[in-house]
Amino acid sequence: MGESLARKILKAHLVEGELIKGKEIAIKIDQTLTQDATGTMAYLQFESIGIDKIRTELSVSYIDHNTLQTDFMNADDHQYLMSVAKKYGIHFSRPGNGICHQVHLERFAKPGKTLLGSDSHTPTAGGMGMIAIGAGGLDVAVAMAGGAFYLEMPSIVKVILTGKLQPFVSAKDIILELLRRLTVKGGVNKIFEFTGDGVKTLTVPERATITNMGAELGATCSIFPSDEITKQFLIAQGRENDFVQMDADSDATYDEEIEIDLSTLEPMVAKPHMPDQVVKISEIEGLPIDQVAIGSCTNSSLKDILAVASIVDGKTVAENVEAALAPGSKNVILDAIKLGALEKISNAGFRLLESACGPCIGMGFAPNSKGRTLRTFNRNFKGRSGTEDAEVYLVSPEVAAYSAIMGKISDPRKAKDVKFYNLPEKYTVTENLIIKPLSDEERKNIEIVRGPNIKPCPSNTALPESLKAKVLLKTGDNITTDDIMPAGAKILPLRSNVPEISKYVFERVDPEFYKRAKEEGIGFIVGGDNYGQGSSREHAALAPMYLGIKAVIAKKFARIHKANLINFGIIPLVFDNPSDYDTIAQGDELEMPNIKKELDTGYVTAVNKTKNITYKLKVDTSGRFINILKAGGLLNYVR
Ligand code: MIC
Ligand code: SF4
Repeated sequence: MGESLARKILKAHLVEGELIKGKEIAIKIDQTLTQDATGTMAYLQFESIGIDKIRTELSVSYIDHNTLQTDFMNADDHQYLMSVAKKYGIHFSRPGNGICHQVHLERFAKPGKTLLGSDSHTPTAGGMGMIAIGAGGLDVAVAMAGGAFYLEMPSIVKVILTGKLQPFVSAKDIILELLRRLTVKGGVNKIFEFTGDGVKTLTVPERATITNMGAELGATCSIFPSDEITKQFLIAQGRENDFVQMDADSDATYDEEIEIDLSTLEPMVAKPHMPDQVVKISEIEGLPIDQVAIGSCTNSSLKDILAVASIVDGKTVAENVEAALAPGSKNVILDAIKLGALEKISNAGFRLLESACGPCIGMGFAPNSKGRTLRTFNRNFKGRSGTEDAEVYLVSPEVAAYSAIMGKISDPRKAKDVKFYNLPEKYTVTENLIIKPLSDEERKNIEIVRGPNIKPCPSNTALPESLKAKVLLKTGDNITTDDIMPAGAKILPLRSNVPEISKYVFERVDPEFYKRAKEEGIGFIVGGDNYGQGSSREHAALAPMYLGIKAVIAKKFARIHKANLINFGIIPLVFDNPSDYDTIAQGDELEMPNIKKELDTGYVTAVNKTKNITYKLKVDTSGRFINILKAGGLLNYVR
């Protein structure tokens, strides 16, 4: 029986378990990446493991999120991260070099390898034929120390692409179409493997736009084959030696199949406030806008920037619109300068932002009050832009560029006299902002630099025999990690300081949460479906743990957040009878009299003391993870 590409790579990296859907497996990790917002905690944890050098083939530490630097905190983190990288043999991508996923694709991603990154959009590298997975910082720290990565064997979905995109329709529209069909929870515990003739019509950065936003489907990862197009990209990057051809067997079997005819797609728009609120542009064309932002790890490649330049060439951004663009990497900037694209974009009135995450994570360029903003990003969760009542629409660079000129949501297929660029055969390749690992001799002399905002990573206590506490919050469905632990200019700098950042837990959902949690000292959270979707930030588990949260009872969990909860000793429980959710209210007192023993049985009994109801709750994990929970988290377990 033939095998899918995803299975082949997983098989070659399997260290424990069997590749049976839903079963726990452990895989060897070849490469890791971290970014600065999750990196400080990840490296503090790595330091506490106590080995003297990374054990991966390659690990890269990027600075791209926390670059606003309104005070000393971000800059201190940068110094800490650089010193850790030098100490332990890690590549360090300096601020200004670009967004981690774009740079990784350009300089480091290799077909057939595994990558684990402390950022949910790590699957971007799947555009290069990698199994690339997002995880919490602690999992990445363990992988850097040579430990395997444990996950539930996902089901593998075959996505057959046929036909060819029409002009002005782009890769973004393909993934928006998938989101329209499958929703933000449609990909949980799945790998999306792209096949079919349509694949050959997509360049590597276009493939990466698609695998990037597989994260929004909740997918474990997404993958494209490594073919002639991949080879051309690697040649253009001066990395032809990294090319290996990789594909599924022609008779490979899959768990599910989806087909998309690229030639029938039109430009799509994800409406506020979820990436799956997708409609065809024809349904909302003409809506006035206030802002356009182009960039992020989804759409900041040279191809994207060139498309924007072609569309805005000789035009001016409409008076009612503020527009900005952040290229994905320094090398993209250099090529865009060389080809005259930045000149056109700047002349049209776009503000040129630095090559970093920026507005995508609420670090500057927030919209006006009730502003309607069109963004080429991947997430439009309420409040994430920095403006609570803004409306964020997710679109392709083509839609963003043409709408900026027109002052309203506009279909780029109506643009006249657009002359598109051809992509260069060779990209500009510079690596002077990447600090390479030092020799063992040099590493010995490196002192780690720790600024005053960098506080140790708190740890949990072992699980007691029983638990009794109040429900401190009850939420609805699709709660994001941005809801649990917001980011943005004010809060992101506190990532290295858990006591401080914990003051903002659930701030947007319920500003009283922190106070209540502090008063009680212990508690439970009740969540709905797809609880914890979105980012990989372990702070969304770490900070609640710090506030005394012992378990989350939900209808269903998002993958990375569930893993983070377990890593910090918070028990993920799901209602055996989903309608029990309706009988619990905030403030109810729950008792789990036998929780520690019951964990092994897979079910926990909880008594709602306030309502006098008994619930059967399923422990949403098994095997080794149960022992981690009993120990009070992964660090305790490893110790
Ligand atoms: C995001 O897009 O939400 C982030 C910021 O990149 C996060 C990581 C983080 O919170 O630091 C992610 O996607 O994992
Ligand atoms: Fe950065 Fe935004 Fe990508 Fe997250 S989604 S890595 S914040 S660009």
